[in-house]
Amino acid sequence: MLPRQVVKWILVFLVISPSLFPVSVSEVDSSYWSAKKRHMKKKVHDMFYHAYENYLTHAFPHDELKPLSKSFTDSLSELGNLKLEHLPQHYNGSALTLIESLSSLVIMGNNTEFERAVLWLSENLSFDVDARINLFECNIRVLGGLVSAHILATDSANRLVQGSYKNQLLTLAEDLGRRFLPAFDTPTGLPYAWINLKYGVMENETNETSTSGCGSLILEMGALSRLTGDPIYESAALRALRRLWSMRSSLNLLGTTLDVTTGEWIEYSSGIGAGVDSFYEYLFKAHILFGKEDFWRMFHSAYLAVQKYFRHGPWYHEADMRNGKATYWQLTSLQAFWPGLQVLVGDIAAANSSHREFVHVWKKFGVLPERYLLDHLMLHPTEKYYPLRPELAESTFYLYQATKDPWYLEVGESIVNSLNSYTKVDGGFASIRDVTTMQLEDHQHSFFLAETCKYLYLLFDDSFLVDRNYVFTTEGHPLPVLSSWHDRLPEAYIPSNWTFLPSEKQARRASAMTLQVCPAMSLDCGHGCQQVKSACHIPDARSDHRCFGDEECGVDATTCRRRTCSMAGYCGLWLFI
Ligand code: DMJ
Repeated sequence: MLPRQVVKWILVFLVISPSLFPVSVSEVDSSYWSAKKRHMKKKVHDMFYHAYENYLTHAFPHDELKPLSKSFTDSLSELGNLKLEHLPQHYNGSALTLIESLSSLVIMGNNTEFERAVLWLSENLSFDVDARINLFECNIRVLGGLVSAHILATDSANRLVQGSYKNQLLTLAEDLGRRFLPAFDTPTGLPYAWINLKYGVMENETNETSTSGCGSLILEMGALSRLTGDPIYESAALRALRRLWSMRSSLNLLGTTLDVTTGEWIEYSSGIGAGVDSFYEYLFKAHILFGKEDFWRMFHSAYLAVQKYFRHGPWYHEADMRNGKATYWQLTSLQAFWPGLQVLVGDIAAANSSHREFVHVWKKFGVLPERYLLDHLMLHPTEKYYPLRPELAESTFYLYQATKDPWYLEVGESIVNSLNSYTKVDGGFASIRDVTTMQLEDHQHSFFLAETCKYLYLLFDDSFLVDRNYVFTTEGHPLPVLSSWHDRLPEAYIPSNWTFLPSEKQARRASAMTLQVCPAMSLDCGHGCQQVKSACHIPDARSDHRCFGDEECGVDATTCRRRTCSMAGYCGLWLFI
């Protein structure tokens, strides 16, 4: 115990110290936040290594860790394979989690471990395996992981792998890319969702695939073409993307699933979540990475259609691509990436308002449930899980980059705390099976290392991004924006009626990541006041979000009956009327 007199003098000192050492409120503030960032960065660093080391101990070189049983799963062939059909007999994994961890290791500054992992993969990885895999998943996780790591390994400013690296990751990526090509051999050029890595498309393979499955290949396959000089990968992905775009409705909307042989839609309803999400993301990011005008045009029309037909205040429901009428009123965990994309676009106002709602739902349950019924404000009866998904952390990172508002650091902190208190176990991080009971599931998904930990780390320490310009793939793997990959620089694509911001400083205020690909308009609000608004921002038509007609009300999530609009302007199942 300190003597009372000493305590008294400490207190007096604390009270008078500001006048002895004049420190401004903002300096105190900034040192508080700097200390907070350092502390949180360390926490995220520890989370990543807890996940990574347990994977290495209990699961490597298999695909993913089972953290409860401290064992492994060879899950590459299970990804997207909900019925677990055609599982391979002799597949022993492709070190999926190691591949997915490569770029995170670099971002966290662990070049030694990165080098060790690269050399192991160079010597041991083979794709000549009799395994039927999902093209989309294998593309974003494996091809994307390898291509990004190859670029990081050979970065001229910062060669991470010394001497013995002879582009083996690129050779592996090219081998994998070649194995993807038979999937594109369809009458439409739209790829099959599934391909056997050794034998190509299997007999009686399903023709059904998703919009993301056809439209989210261009970053990885395009980068592979640029790196190898062989245009075949980019051409295949581009042909599929163009064909998909040609299938849009007159409202510029797309459905969720389609037939690759006929090019007909199967599911006409779609939103911004599962089955469609990364299609939008890749149109825009392809524009940044390759600078093609076409990508911007497609993205811009698609973005405006989403904001017009799917948005309801801060929420996004689903709608029928043919008539724009609302279908399902559901929030899904995957949709939480959208505010991050809006930051890149420059639509910060819309990004901020929907991000806040996702945060409310996170806080309500402690994590984000997979599906939440917006029309009942309740959980989906079966999809109550949280598989350690990254999307909310991702959007939080982008919003902090754009605004530097410390509130986003607090959001990040509460995400980290939830993950540590609900999902951390002795053997790694476990998914949550049911957010109402916090019962765990024996699975640590590879995207936890590729994305969740990476975005949280970058939120608290973005030094990796200083003086570098990267686009993150949908799986969080960084690809550099290089002028040599650009047909033309993005500025050339900005319509002439959009005014540029007077200075780069102001542009940064709107989007620090890209310097405003969708430009900001400087609006004169009188008396010398200038308001900065994104040219992509469409103000919400109605502030009270009431309905005008039944067609706006969609289908009830639990009974599947159509809802109607009441006289007072509320959507519901007015059974008593
Ligand atoms: C990741 O594999 C990618 O982010 C993908 O685009 C969507 N799903 C998971 C993470 O939730």
